[in-house]
Amino acid sequence: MPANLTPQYLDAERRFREAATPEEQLAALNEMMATIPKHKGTEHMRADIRRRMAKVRTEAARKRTSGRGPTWHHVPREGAGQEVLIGAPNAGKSRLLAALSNATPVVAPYPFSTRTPLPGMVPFENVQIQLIDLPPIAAETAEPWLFALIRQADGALLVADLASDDLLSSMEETLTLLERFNVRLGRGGAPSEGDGDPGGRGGSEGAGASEGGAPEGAASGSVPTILVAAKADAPGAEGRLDILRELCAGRWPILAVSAETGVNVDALRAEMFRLLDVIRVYTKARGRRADLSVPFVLKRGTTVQDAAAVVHKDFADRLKYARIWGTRMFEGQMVQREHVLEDGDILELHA
Ligand SMILES: Nc1nc2c(ncn2[C@@H]2O[C@H](COP(=O)(O)OP(=O)(O)OP(=O)(O)O)[C@@H](O)[C@H]2O)c(=O)[nH]1
Ligand SMILES: [Mg+2]
Repeated sequence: MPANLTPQYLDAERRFREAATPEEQLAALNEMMATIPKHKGTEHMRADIRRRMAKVRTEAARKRTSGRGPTWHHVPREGAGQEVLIGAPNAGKSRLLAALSNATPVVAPYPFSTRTPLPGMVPFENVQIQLIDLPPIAAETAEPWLFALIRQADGALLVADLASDDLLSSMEETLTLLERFNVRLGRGGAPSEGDGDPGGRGGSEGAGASEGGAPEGAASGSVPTILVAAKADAPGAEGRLDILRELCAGRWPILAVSAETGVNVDALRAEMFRLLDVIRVYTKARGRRADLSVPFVLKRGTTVQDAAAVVHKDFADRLKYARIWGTRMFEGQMVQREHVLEDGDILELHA
C-alpha cells in the first residue's frame, strides 16, 4: 500500500491545490501523472488523477463554448524544465530567445511586437531547457493567462533593458503589475549573489544545505528568478547596470548579457540550468558503463529511494541498496535508500 510518492509528485500536487485556472490545474495534473510511481499501490490515485483531468477539461470546454471566456494560452512542459522571459516592452526578450535557442521569434525595434507565447529549447550540456518568450508585462497586455503561465513556470528570466533611460521606471511598472497579479519572483536555487561566477558548476556549493528538500530562498509559490540585464553592448549600458545592481542587489542574481555580441549568452544557459535546482543522475547495470548522454533530471534533494521509483517503477519497494559513482564518493560506494543524490551521480540499483 505505501505509495512512495516522490518530491516531484508532491510538488505537482501542491501546484494543483494552488492552481488558479483550468490551465494551471491541467498542467499540474499532467505532471502528477508523469511523476507518480507506477505500481499497484498507486492505481487508485492514478484513476483519480485521470478523473480530475477529464473534469477540468470538460469544464474548460464548457466555458469556451459559452463564448465569454477570454483567449487562454498554455505551453506543455518539455525538457529539463520550463522557464519564461518576462519584462517591459522592447526590453530584448525575443532576441534573447533567438540567441539561446533555435526558435525564430519576431524581433522588432518597437514595443508590443510579441503577442502570443513562443517556446524554444535551449541546449545546455546534455539537457534542453524550455524557454517561453512572452508578450511584455504592461497594462495593455495584462491578461490573466499571461500571469498564469508565469506562475506555473519553473523559473523566470526578468529582462531589463540596458539601452533604455527608462530602465528603472519600466522595471518598477513591471514589478507592480506582477505583484498585482500575484506573481512572486523568488531567488531560486542559485547560490548567493552570483554575478561573479557565471561559469561555476553547481558541484561544490550547498553541501548538505538542501536537507529536508526545501529549495533555499524559494518560498512556496514563488518563481525562481534571474535578473537578465540585456543589451549590455548598448552605449551607456555600464552606468545603467550599476544603477540596476544598486536597486536589485541581493534580490536576484544579476547577469549582464548581449544577444548582439554574444557576451554571456553561454553563461546565461548555465544560470538557467542552475535556476531549475535539479540534478542529473545516470543509471547503469552491473558491469556496464552508464550512458552519460541520457540523464534523469530530478529535483535537488532527491534520495536513492525517490530516484528508484522514477527509474524502475516497482523498484522502489524491492530496492536493497545502491552503488554510486560520483564526485564525492568512492568509486562504486555502497549507499542506503535515504542517501541524497548529487548532480552527475551514476547509480547502480540492487533489488
Ligand atoms: N544593441 C542591442 N540591441 C538589442 C539587443 N537585443 C535586442 N535588441 C534590440 O532591441 C529591440 C527590441 O528587441 P525585442 O527582442 O523584439 O524586444 P522584446 O522585449 O521582445 O519586445 P516586445 O515583444 O515588444 O515586448 C530590437 O530592435 C532588437 O534588435 C542587444 O543585445 N543589443
Ligand atoms: Mg518580443
